[in-house]
Amino acid sequence: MSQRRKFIKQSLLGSAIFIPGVSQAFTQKKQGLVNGEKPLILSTWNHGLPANEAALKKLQESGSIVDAVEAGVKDTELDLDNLSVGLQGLPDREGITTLDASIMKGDGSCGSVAFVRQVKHPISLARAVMEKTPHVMLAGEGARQFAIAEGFPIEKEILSPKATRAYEEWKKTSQYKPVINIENHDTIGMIGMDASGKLAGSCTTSGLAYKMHGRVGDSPIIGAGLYVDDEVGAATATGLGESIIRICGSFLIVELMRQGRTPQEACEEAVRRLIAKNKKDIKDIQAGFLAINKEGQIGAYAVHPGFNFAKGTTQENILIDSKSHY
Ligand code: SD4
Repeated sequence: MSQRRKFIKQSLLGSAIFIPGVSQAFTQKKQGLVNGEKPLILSTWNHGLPANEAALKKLQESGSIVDAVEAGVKDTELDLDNLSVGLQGLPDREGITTLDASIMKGDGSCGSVAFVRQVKHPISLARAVMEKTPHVMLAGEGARQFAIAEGFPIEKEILSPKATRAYEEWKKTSQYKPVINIENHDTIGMIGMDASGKLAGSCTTSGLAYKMHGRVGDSPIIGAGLYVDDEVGAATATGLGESIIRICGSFLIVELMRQGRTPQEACEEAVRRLIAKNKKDIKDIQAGFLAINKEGQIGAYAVHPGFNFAKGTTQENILIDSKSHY
């Protein structure tokens, strides 16, 4: 059972839970929407707690919000319990783990990698694409070659013991059907704001378990899994990438905020739009959005119950249950 599912189970019992590695004890809170605290880091799911902690620590050390959102999700990329992020993630149908990641700054700079193999920190590779190439996105073998050229270590292509067991089990039926709230929806999307109001975001995933070889989700697609604009705010997404790409989810939320919606209203409208465009399969589709605006207000909304997110400030680092449409 994933940490997140364990948490959901335990939170139903109404207990406050301490997660190792998170310095502040936290209490379960109802979704708090108006905040205005800066700096502020939001990230998807319960692995967002240690990720936020890493991000806030980095922000304190370097003062850079893009350093912070990179460092935060690197923590998750190394989390052996997470089967949806990093090289320990569940493989595709061929038994190969391929990774997607993106990073964006509020000034419009962005970089991403898709369908990349053997790189432990795709988020750092995405950042290298942003900072060292004239491009936004590199995919597949080209991304891996760029990693080699940039001196990234290339890892052996072996599945983790957990992923091996899960893959062997899956091969017995070889069926893929996206189901809500199962372990293959644990991507980390992180959006953050520094004390001066500057924004950045990051998103990293191994994508859907047992996807077709070559499948790319929303996470590395700027505007789908992540979008950041210092003039307005930032948004990120988790869940079934195909449903999020269909509505350019993160870009949609930022544009709705630009037109005056609050982050919460914008996330809710994006979920409504997603449902409208994915009607046929909606009972099996989970997707969740997170947003902040430049005033530091936050929003979160999902298709189905079960989505949660971590909110970190210098005062607290807490897990919050998102509201949902159904
Ligand atoms: C994808 N959006 O590749 C990712 C999966 C995900 O939580 O978010 N899982 O479709």
